Amino acid sequence: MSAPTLDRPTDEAALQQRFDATIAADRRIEPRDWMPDGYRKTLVRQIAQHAHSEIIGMQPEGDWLLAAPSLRRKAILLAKVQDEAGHGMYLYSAAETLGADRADLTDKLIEQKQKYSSIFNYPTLTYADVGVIGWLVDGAAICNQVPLCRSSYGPYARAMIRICKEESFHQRQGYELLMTMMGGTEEQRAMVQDAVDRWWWPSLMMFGPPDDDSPNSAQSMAWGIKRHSNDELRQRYVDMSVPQAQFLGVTLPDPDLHWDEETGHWRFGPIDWAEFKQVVSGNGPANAERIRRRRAARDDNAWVTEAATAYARKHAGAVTEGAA
Ligand code: BYC
Repeated sequence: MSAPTLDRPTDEAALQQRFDATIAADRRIEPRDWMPDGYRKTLVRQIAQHAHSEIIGMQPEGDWLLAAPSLRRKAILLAKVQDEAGHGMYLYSAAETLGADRADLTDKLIEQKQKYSSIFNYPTLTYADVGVIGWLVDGAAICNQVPLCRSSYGPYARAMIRICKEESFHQRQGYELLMTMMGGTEEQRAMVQDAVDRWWWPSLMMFGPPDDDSPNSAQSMAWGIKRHSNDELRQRYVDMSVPQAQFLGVTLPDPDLHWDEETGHWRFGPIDWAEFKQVVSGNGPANAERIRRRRAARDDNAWVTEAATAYARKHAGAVTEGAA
């Protein structure tokens, strides 16, 4: 009996056609599938930037692990920071399905050839910052990432499902912490307001530059990697956050913030894009410190990586010999 003929196009045009049809039908592209170089590069860029954000994002909150005010708060914060490490691992794994190498991506982060989210270049000055990061930063992350669960690249979309579930828990723990502080002393309420004043505008910047200054959006949306534009998601986030701020009893630091009856949206004032550019190009308040610590973690722990790699190699050799 002859082998069945595989329906596998070999020429580039047919491969491109099949890729386009998969995207048009809103099905997933998987690692084994052919994909255009630009699609692969865009995914590696975005997924690496996302993974780096999770790992660098452990630092600002990690700074409060030893100073958390109770055992309960310490256990919650420890669990959250560990979750962020897990998110980084899922995302680096997703990038590896595209042919990227995790060690190489880490080197590119440290050499500042790849970015991570601007938000993590601000310091956590008081314990209220931990609550505000949970509420506002994880809130922004959820807003941005829920649509990524439908991203056209299968491994990225699947990683996002679990990440989003955990981010929801992170947001709730932040909000609960802030509700507790708002029910406390005058000084605690002032700490919360001060943290909100410092984190509100940077959290709006997390969504990226405005649509008319976002070079990657149009192509990423055509490929189904991104599902909404930066400005659409930013507006969704503001609409979601204003009632939460009102319930919490804090004031968002924007004198132009107002309800627009006609559009049914909260309108907000101008964002300081000059500050965003400064932070993204390495000149934010904590950029140098974040990179210094990531570099030290890589270098100080190189022996662990070497030992684990040698062990894995030896184990793989033993398995191959056994099979022979
Ligand atoms: N910060 O054309 P655009 C978390 C860059 S971690 C820095 O709009 P794109 C958490 C952009 O990369 C969550 N850079 O780009 C962790 C591009 O530069 P390159 C992190 C930014 O990709 C621990 C250039 O600006 N979330 O939740 O279409 C504790 C032009 O922008 C930023 C993600 O990473 C920024 N804010 O859209 C707590 C989400 N914005 O790469 C919480 C996944 C833009 O060409 N990423 N740039 O050199 C995305 O959804 C998209 O990449 C973005 C940008 C919406 C961020």
